[in-house]
Amino acid sequence: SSVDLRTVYAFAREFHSKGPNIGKMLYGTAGFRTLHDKLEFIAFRMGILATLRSRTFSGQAIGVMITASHNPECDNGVKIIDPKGEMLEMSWEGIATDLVNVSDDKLESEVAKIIAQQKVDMNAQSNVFIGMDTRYHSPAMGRAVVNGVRALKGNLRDYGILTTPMLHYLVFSHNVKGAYGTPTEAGYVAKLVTAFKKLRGEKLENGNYKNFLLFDGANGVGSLKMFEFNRQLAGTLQCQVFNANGKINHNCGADYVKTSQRPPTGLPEHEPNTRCVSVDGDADRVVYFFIDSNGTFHLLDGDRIATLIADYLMDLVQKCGISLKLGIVQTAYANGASTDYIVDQLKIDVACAQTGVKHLHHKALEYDIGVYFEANGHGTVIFSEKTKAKLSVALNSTATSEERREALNKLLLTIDLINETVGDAISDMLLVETILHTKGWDLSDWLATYDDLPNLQQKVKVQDRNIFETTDAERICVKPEGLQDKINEIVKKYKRGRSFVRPSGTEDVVRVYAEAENADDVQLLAAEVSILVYEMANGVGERPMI
Ligand code: G16
Repeated sequence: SSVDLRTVYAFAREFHSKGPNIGKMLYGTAGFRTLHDKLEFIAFRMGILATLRSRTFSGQAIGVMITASHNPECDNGVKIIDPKGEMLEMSWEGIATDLVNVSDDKLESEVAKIIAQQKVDMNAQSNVFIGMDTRYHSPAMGRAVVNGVRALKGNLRDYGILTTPMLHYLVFSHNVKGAYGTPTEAGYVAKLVTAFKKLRGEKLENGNYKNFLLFDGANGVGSLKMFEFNRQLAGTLQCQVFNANGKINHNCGADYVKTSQRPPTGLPEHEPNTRCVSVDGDADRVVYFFIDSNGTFHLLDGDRIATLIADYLMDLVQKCGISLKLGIVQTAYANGASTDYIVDQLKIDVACAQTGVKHLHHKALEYDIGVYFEANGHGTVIFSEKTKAKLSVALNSTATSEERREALNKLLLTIDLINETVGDAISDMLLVETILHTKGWDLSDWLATYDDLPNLQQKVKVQDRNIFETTDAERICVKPEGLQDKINEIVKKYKRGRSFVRPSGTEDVVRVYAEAENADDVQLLAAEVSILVYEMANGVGERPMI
């Protein structure tokens, strides 16, 4: 072959050696994720893998994103983005896992194996796009990816600090030669801002909708990029950024706000009922919240966002006079009340997928318009090619009435405002702002659409979380054996009780979810199930308490 694989081993040995005592690593919910000082060799190997994968697509760009997203600052991670801007195809997750788990001296033969099995043409072009979050150890990881690419003589573009969704966009828009928008960061910002401004029109406020919101940037890349958006949005949306300089995700950001159900630290003094948003460390998740005049905190999570968007889109589609199948995809974490609302009130099709955006995205592809959101605020909307074609045919037809034409234009602008490759906190926020503005709603109007069931999420540390196995979109735990029967027994005691457990794919914990009709019950239910997990699976550290 034209590329000498010896370099792979030489670089590994000299720069990015694996070192001893590294246990088995898995390509998890969103790539490899662990303590940052264990990750450089993995970043190097992912540079190699991305280069090989790009060659299997004759040089189409593949993305490598360095981030641990919602995790604490000490963690980092690396995830791969496929040519269409989607998450790495699942069959390659296993290849990635194998590549990471061999020792340095087996690296060369493992790479040769992938080349043979995947029929990689080593003379083909290869392009790897690299992006990173603001963690102080991300640049070192980025250099390791670069060395991986160089070891196989691939081309690379290092975009430096980016949000995860920006990199997804850059990969896709580059591969389709700009058909999805100009393939630059500035092009992305301009695409979203232009669509947003057109949708908003002249009137900045409407009914209960006030033109001001507070933006918790989780001390991550989201805050940096929001400053740039603000420059472009000047004169339209007034968005005040906070949590821009501290420790990433520390007592702030979407994950903290959602799981602890309280406002982030650093929240500036403000009028009651002000709209507030929190994004996570790499700005691919968003949740809304507000504090009312009694000082009570209210959360509007990913389930809310999904229902708001789906309702708005259904309305637009009807006005367009086109028949399209719209569906919502959720996970087991979706609040039971949101699912009831979708089925009973919105009368929209709803599906349940496994945790992880890749699973939801996949399921959403089955609809003409697929709205998918995890309760934690990660999600987006995808429109099939057929849907887009129908819309432009209708728009260009002389038989289309003015009224329908207006709806069609609005829907096409809405599509432009959405990042279809992956959920983007800022794009999602601009969409929610558009909908609230259209409806003339403040957050309490939105909150009034349905009442969440009280719910709790807990983490239990166990010796080995990989002994847990689930089925039925994670709603049933099949291993350890007998655990599910015991959970069922416990759940039975609580009105509208529901609980499930699953191993996290991003943190070394087992997650416990519980919901019930009242807040006291949900505390008890979550505690009982957490104790059960701790006891049946060799809990580590403090025993959960009732
Ligand atoms: C990632 C995934 C999400 C998932 C979350 C938690 O989010 O992209 O789909 O919900 O991890 O996953 P788990 O429960 O398996 O730890 P992020 O924002 O951290 O990339």
